[in-house]
Amino acid sequence: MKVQVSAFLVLALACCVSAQATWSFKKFQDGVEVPLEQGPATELRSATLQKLKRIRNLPRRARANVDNPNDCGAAVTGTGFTSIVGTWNVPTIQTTGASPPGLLQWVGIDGLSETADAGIQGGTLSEIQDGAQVNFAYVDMLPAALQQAMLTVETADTITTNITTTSTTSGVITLSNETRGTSIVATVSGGTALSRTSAEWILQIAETSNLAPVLFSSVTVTGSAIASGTTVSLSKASVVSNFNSDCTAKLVGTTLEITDGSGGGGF
Ligand SMILES: *[C@@H]1O[C@H](CO)[C@@H](O)[C@H](O)[C@H]1NC(C)=O
Ligand SMILES: CC(=O)N[C@H]1CO[C@H](CO)[C@@H](O)[C@@H]1O
Repeated sequence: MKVQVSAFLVLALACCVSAQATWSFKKFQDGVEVPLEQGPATELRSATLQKLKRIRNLPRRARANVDNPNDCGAAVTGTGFTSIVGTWNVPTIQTTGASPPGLLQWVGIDGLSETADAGIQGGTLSEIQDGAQVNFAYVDMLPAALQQAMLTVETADTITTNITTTSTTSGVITLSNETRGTSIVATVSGGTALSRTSAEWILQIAETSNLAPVLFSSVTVTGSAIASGTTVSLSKASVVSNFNSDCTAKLVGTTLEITDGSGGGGF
């Protein structure tokens, strides 16, 4: 019996576990490298990141039940997307319910083609812990679990995230806190090959397609992408919203305005 179990495990590993992306991090203060306060990977302090990590590790079929369409923002589609940059303010959030979901703000490449199970993204997320809002920075490249980036993020901070792919399976994500002068440079390799067919600026609720439990103050996003060497303005993007009236994404010139349809804009 024991032999059978380990034979099964070996088979399972051989057949289904794809290569994991590997990450390395550097931290800068006003352009000067400083020590990274990177704790052990098991000590993710964000409940949302832990939750998303558990989901990521589920078998694909089980994951389908929790991979709901839960994005609000804008995206450009086409070919040859190699880079995206986005700057946004971290919103104030309020939540209701026993296990309130977190709210993620991110930019990414191939984030819309999740069926291909490929994508690279980076950004910030906000959640409520013991009644108070806490914010984190994170990076993500499938198929590995999301990685917390040790960047201090406070509510209302202005964050710029630049993702630049160096091949279809590698890239560099720079998360900069414009308010504090701190940045994290995260380098990844070995991810699932990207098709580089979309670039997106997104606000996402974790693990549900219902935005009702979260109220958020408006998020203003600026940015651009690069496709085949040419800059693509955010003004060329199409609005994405899976929340009906719960979230409104609107392009006003080169600015993306994301507002809560259920009254959160009143913060
Ligand atoms: C991201 O940063 C790289 C390196 O500084 C730069 O070459 C690229 O233009 C930036 N991406 C965008 C979309 O501006
Ligand atoms: C390096 C850097 O981006 N520094 C900025 C930090 O934030 C302050 C306030 O927004 C700016 O004045 C600095 O230029």
